[in-house]
Amino acid sequence: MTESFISRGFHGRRQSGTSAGRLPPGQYETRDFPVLSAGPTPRTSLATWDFTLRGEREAPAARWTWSEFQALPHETVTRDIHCVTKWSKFDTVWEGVSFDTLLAEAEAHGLQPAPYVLAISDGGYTTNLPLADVTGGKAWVVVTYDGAPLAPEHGGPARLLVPHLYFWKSAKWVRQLRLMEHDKPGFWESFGYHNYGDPWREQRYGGDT
Ligand SMILES: Nc1nc2c(c(=O)[nH]1)N[C@H]1C(S)=C(S)[C@@H](COP(=O)(O)O)O[C@H]1N2
Ligand SMILES: [Mo]
Repeated sequence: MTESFISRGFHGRRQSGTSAGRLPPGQYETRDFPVLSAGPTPRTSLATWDFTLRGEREAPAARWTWSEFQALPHETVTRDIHCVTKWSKFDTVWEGVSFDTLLAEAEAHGLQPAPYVLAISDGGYTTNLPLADVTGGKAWVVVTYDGAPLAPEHGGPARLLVPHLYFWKSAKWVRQLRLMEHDKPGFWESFGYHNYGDPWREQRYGGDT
């Protein structure tokens, strides 16, 4: 009796001291780093990789090759991430360029602000976000994870990181960010996932408030 009571305490999915208050509703903590991809892992060589930031109609306002992108100011960020399949991972460490930095450069080249953003990846994956959710130090295009170049299966060479929303918003293999006047559902959003995806309000599916 006593032993089973104790082991239940040890093995149950309970919030530890460090996780208290950090685990959104319905989530559990994992130490693994699961891979979730809707299709095959694209392999783009750094020689042909580029990144563009553009409006809907005009030509790309800003385009960076890999070496130009690496010359931009990089930041190291440590954040908790939350997948809609219910795992959360604490204190993940990334390095990359903030969306604010990219936007400032594109605006200097004539990009007009617009209220929505569509991230477009190699392989065709897309995800939509309000501009307000990727500005003000809330989103990055990251190129390293845990101090090493981002592995292809985790989105290398570069992925979006928007840690305050469910992790499907953090588009792997991202190549373009497009500012738009009107919101447009991305890949998972058009298959019934929530349009916004706030883990703290448990916005998993379209019907969730
Ligand atoms: N291009 C692309 N980005 C993607 C996905 C995808 O299938 N393709 N899956 C999303 C989902 S649902 C999650 S949970 C995370 C998983 O990232 P990981 O494989 O690095 O854990 O990537 C997101 N970004
Ligand atoms: Mo996910």
